[in-house]
Amino acid sequence: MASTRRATTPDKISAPHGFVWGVSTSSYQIEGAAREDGRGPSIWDTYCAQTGRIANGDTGDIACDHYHRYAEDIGLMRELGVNAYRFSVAWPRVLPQGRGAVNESGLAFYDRLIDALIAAGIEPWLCLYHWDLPQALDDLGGWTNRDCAGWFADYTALIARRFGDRVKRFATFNEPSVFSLLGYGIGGQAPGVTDRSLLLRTIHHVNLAHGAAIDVLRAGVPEASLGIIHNHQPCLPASDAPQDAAAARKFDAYWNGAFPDPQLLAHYPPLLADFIAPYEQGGDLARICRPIDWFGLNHYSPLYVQAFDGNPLGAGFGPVPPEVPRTSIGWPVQPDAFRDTLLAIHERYRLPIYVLENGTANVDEVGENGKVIDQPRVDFLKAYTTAMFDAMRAGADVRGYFVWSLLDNFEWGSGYSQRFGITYVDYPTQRRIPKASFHWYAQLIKATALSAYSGGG
Ligand code: IFM
Repeated sequence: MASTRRATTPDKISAPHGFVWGVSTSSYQIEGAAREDGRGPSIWDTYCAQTGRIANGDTGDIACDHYHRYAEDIGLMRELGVNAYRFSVAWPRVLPQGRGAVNESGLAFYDRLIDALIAAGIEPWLCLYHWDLPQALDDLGGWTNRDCAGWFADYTALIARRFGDRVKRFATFNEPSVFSLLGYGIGGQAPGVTDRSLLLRTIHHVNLAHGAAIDVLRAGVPEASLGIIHNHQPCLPASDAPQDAAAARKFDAYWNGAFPDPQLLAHYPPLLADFIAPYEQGGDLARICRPIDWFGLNHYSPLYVQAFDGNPLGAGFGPVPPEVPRTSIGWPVQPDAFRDTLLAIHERYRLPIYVLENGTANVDEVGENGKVIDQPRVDFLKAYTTAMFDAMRAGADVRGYFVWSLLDNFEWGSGYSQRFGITYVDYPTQRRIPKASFHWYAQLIKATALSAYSGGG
């Protein structure tokens, strides 16, 4: 368990000594430089180029231009006072075809980023996969092809060899249920497939890839601390109808169980096990269930679910009850569900928890005084961090908290129409403006005990 020495913040919430405060981003959402220095195309480049997929026809081609502005962005992190930064490596930037020839310029970018973070006293947390699968691999079936687990393991070996001397925190995947279920079942994300058999294969192959990558990282960087990042959202029926209650149970099995259960408990949720069985080979569950060091949790809200015939799950997103407050993207604001989720994850998986994403979309504008006063986000973060500390007092072993996100960025199907950053990005000029929430978070970090990160190795 985390130590219990606590410091009081201005808002009377407290963190144990050594608690990790961070911010998170991902490659496709911020890097830009999509065709520079030998980067290969990803499924998101392809998907964005298809008419009608993304709001306003937006793409990640330029995004926040972080590829060129990473030093300025690390400056923001220093100002914030975080001691950790979670980012992802773009697989097609380092292996343009997904396998085979290595792109040295791509690796060199992450060398520069990692070195600059360490020089700034900020620990790099490297996520191997935040959804930008190389297009060349998708052309071979991508995650629906069992070989993809092996391609992922080879990519992981490259990352471990190159960065393992300096990076000691690795996550295999970010939100496997989101990119699998939306990408191959429900729709709304790359590669834009809606097919039950392909969805079930994808689930199983992503699980195999996770297990294989953990083995590669253990062998390559034995002292590293390893985990995976799951979004977990309580699934509530959207109405009193029995079919919605059944749909919520089914959706929960896919959304919250299909990945962490086999990875940590060595079984698929009972509602799914028979469906996945045709794609399993002997020994697969042992390959998937490899010991890890922590559970990465992303949480924003509960989900309201209704029965729906139009997708392979037979369940879909339902309306949020009118009395529940919602954010600009329509997600319910229910901090109690965050507290309950932390306690539930603690009980079920018995691993230290790092909250690796939490935050909110908001309609942010630059005022006449040049400031961005995002009070709804400040209120959201206050309420959610308070709920987290409540969960910790009730016994949840939470070791860190990362805000999503450092910067406004490319919000997938919503393009740039939704802003999740604590730093405003003026996209035409790429000017960064720390918002009120940035200053609030900086104060929170300052007021709580920070353990110094003393550099990699
Ligand atoms: O922007 C995303 C991120 O890529 C994954 N988690 C949720 C965020 C907000 O939708």
